Amino acid sequence: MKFTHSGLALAAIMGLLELAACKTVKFNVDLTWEDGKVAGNTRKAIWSNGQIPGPTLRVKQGDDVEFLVNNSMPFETAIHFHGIVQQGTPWSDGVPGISQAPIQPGDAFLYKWKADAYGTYIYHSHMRAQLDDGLYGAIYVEPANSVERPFSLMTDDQTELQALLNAEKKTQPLIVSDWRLFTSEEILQIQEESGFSSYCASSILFNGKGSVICPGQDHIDDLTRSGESQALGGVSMSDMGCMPPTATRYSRYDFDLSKIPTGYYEGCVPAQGPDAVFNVDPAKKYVSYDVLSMAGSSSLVFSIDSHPMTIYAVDGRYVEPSTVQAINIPAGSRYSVMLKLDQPAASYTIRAANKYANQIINGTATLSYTNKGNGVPTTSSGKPGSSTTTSGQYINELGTAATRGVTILDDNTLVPFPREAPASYANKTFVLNIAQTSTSYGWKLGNDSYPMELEEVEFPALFDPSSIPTKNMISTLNDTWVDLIINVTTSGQPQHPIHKHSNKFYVIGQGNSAWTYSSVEEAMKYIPSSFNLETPQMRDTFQTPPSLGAPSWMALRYHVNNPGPFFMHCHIQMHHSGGLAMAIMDGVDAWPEVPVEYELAVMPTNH
Ligand SMILES: *[C@@H]1O[C@H](CO)[C@@H](O)[C@H](O)[C@H]1NC(C)=O
Ligand SMILES: *[C@@H]1O[C@H](CO)[C@@H](O)[C@H](O)[C@H]1NC(C)=O
Ligand SMILES: *[C@@H]1O[C@H](CO)[C@@H](O)[C@H](O)[C@H]1NC(C)=O
Ligand SMILES: *[C@@H]1O[C@H](CO)[C@@H](O)[C@H](O)[C@H]1NC(C)=O
Ligand SMILES: *[C@@H]1O[C@H](CO)[C@@H](O)[C@H](O)[C@H]1NC(C)=O
Ligand SMILES: *[C@@H]1O[C@H](CO)[C@@H](O)[C@H](O)[C@H]1NC(C)=O
Ligand SMILES: [Cu+2]
Repeated sequence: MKFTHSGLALAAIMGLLELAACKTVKFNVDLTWEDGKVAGNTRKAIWSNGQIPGPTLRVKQGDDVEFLVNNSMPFETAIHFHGIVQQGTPWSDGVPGISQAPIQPGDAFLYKWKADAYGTYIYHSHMRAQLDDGLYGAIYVEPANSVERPFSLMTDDQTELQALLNAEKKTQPLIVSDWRLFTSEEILQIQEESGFSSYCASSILFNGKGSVICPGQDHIDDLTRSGESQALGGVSMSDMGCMPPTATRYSRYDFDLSKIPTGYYEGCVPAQGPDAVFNVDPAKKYVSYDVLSMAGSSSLVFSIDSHPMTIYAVDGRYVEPSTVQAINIPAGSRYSVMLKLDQPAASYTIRAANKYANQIINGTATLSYTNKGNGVPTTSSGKPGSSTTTSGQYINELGTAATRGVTILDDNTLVPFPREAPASYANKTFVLNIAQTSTSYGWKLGNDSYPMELEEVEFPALFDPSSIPTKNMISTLNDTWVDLIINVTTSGQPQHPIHKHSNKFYVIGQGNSAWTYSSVEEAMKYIPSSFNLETPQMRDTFQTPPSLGAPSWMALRYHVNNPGPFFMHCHIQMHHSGGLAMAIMDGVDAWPEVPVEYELAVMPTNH
């Protein structure tokens, strides 16, 4: 395209006008490694400005972000901005060994990126297994005024619409996660010494608050699912609700039970921590939460008693609103939900229950109506003013529907708003197998396991792509469409929440059978109903389909348009640490030139 001089000047002025509204937001986190109380027990943890979770970063779409990490901890770290595309700024993706060298103790690092897309994101440690030590916090990018909201699909009434828009403007993060009595380094060591993988938590947290609940062996026995008792062959789940390491389950691996400390999978000791309370004002009619999971080993089903949720955005992108009673939130996914505050003024239980077979565990928090008696409509069924209602419970302690008529969101019914379709053909297909290695905690994605030592390479992939062995990466060409077939090669695996860095993928197909095709095009000749190319979901995190009784697969399609070294991995922390990860060298033919300030592994500290 060619501009005349005056056209250019006009374009420049328009650009300036738009720029005037955008600003540079500076955000500093100081990371410390200190003893502190979480869920009633004191242990060492990572505090971001003294908090777990870290402070929320709120910006407006179009803003530039300067995120300064001050590492006051006695070990290395790096922070990733989960879901942020990093368009043109691959050096700020925060993956040690890929986009940067680890931030040394006492050093600082300045991440610079543009909040070009609206929505809910997360910052979290991407170094070793530090996420499990509490280094995470929410990011909210408020949509630009020009972005069309999906709320007119919910109501025609102008007052209602305004209430929905107001609720969205005040949306708040609601982070569910799990917590352990051991630090992540202790866990990595216990795994190696005992041979027994870590998949148990002691607490479920809501915005960092929760308790250790010991429901008792009898109660655990009552709740044990038939699949679990079958796998255990007569043995009980532990008093923490966990699958014990029985000889039958571990016959393939070397293991030494004497190396397992109490509290790792059994030995529940109750501890009282703070309760998370979410106050809502019914006069506002609606409240919005960005519900996201930073769990390490749990897949949490989330619900709020008596309050159906209207899902209006997922992984930071609007969807056509869909109303359900509960959602399953795999680690790394984000769901923006709207609640109608039309119930009698009272307190309602917020629930999160693990649905994986590894452990029976749940946690609760409270939704509390303030401004009682003001603006509360009397519903036909409602008893006004009662203190705590016990009715209206949607899910049970196993994360399944408590009564008939309860709908748990099926993500595959979600349709992006506005709708957007991928290219109908891919230029390149990669089949990436997921399998376990020879240890109970070792995993591979593609042809090999991704060793954690690659976080420490001398020249991160951004500066030298050959630092990463070819068996641990895939390479793509810029401006091509790529299919990633995530091939769960064996039955009985947990559903892996697969997270891809940089831009989103379209979830174009999935199945609960062996993948035996060379491409999506070929598979569509045999199993067309397993695909959706018209209105597929747009995600950056999506879990593999269940593999009960048979292997499973999913097909993810994305457009390579942001050259640089990125990453893809399972977001179950111990699967990631165990090697279920790979590097994605996007656009190797258009590799970016790195700004000189990032060529220095570490930025100079100056505040
Ligand atoms: C940065 O960390 C150093 C120690 O590593 C500490 O002395 C300093 O106060 C920290 N600065 C800020 C702004 O937190
Ligand atoms: C689930 O949470 C409730 C409320 O905190 C608690 O009473 C119950 O024991 C928990 N059940 C399990 C299996 O953790
Ligand atoms: C990718 O595939 C599309 C459609 O099949 C084609 O038009 C395009 O030329 C291909 N690009 C490359 C780089 O091969
Ligand atoms: C895995 O190895 C095979 C055989 O060498 C190769 O054809 C394939 O491309 C590799 N897969 C990936 C994802 O690199
Ligand atoms: C990479 O491809 C995108 C289009 O998908 C294009 O906009 C961009 O300019 C390309 N980058 C380079 C460095 O060629
Ligand atoms: C995908 O997994 C299936 C088992 O489910 C296996 O038969 C097939 O060979 C795998 N595909 C590739 C390309 O490795
Ligand atoms: Cu996994």
